[in-house]
Amino acid sequence: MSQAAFPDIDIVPFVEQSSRAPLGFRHYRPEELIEGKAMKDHLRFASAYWHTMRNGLADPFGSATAQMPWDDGSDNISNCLRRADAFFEFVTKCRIERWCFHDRDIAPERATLRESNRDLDTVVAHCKTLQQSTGVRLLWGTACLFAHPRYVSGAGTSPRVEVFTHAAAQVKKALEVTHELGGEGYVFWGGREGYLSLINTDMKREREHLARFLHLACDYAKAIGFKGQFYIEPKPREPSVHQYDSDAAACLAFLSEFDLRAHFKLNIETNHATLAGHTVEHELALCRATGSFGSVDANSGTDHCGWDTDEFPTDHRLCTKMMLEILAAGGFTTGGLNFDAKRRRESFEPVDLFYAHVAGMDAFARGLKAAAAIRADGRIAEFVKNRYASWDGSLGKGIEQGRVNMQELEALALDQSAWHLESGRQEMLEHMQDGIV
Ligand code: XLS
Ligand code: NI
Ligand code: NI
Repeated sequence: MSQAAFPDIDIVPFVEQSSRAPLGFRHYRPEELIEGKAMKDHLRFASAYWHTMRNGLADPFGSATAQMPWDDGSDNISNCLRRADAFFEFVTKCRIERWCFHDRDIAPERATLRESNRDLDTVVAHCKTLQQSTGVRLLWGTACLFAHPRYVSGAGTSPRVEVFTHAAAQVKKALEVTHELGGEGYVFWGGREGYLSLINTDMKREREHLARFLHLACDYAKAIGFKGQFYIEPKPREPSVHQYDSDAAACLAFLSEFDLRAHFKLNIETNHATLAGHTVEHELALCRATGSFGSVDANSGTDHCGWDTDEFPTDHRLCTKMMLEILAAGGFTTGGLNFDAKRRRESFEPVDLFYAHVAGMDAFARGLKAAAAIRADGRIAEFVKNRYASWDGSLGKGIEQGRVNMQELEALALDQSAWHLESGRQEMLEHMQDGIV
């Protein structure tokens, strides 16, 4: 372990809700039982290496502002190892028990894959030691298939077969190191798996290649005994103009079409949902309805700006809606809440990493408590159940179970002229929910 990267910061304390201390957990109490389960096991927080350690906070108009005194800016192996030390010091002091990374976040891209793999092995060995000494675990790993210029037109969907080949080999290695680090999952986010223009794109071939790419990964995971969960992370655009994995519904259709459904769950990111024109709770609800809920990239965005701004999720009302869906889906098994979020460019001091994560953790802790209270109250769930009560009779059951045909329905419908309809009571329910939390 190198010298402390955050020498002036201790493990973040727990403080009273009314405390004026700038840094401290007001709501997150890892061991507190909610619905019989410890808060930390409900929330399963993770920090994203790419934002926490590799994001200098540059924007399209200006250079990096983040102060990282532990990082000399080089891609020397010694710098990579020091950076890993800083990261594990950070997550430990912030009471975060999991992490996520891309291969190229932790070790540099060299001239050849062989050389990149060699350096990756060195850093992975170091991270394994750090995991053992801190108890921090790997939530998921992934490969960066979008930054290098070779991926300019996609990885699995590149028009060049050599690029597909390289991407497959890169994923092979990323799967091996995720397995080596005991990762509980592996994410595919297809940043450039789409197109900038249809004028030069063979969509049929690209989609088929992407499916083949995913099948290759499934086969290889099986071959090496990697039992972690595979996830697809939907996002509609940026950097592509259209991404094939544009939202949860598109992902599910794609996976079904190419016989991949059994191998994948979804990793839902708030700001991606809003870019797709949905809410994050919509995407989570669809996952729940289809048995494909997996993990969450927790962030938030500025909805009217149209970019993936990856802000920290600090709005407890949004977290309440998310936790309601997550609890209803049965909670996380392999997944967790990964802060795929970056500080604002003006929050450039090392301590801002702490403020940002603590704010997100407290917002979710509060959201969890609120969601549990709404569930314990039970009135809203009862209302929804009753709203569909007509389906519980023999006609409803008959339709649901496919025992009734169109002629029979016609016979029932032809002479009906009176309707028993009930108010949806949306505003009453919203007010009720607000009164509970
Ligand atoms: C980018 C994605 C990315 C994935 C991992 O928008 O959110 O960070 O989570 O490749
Ligand atoms: Ni993400
Ligand atoms: Ni994102």
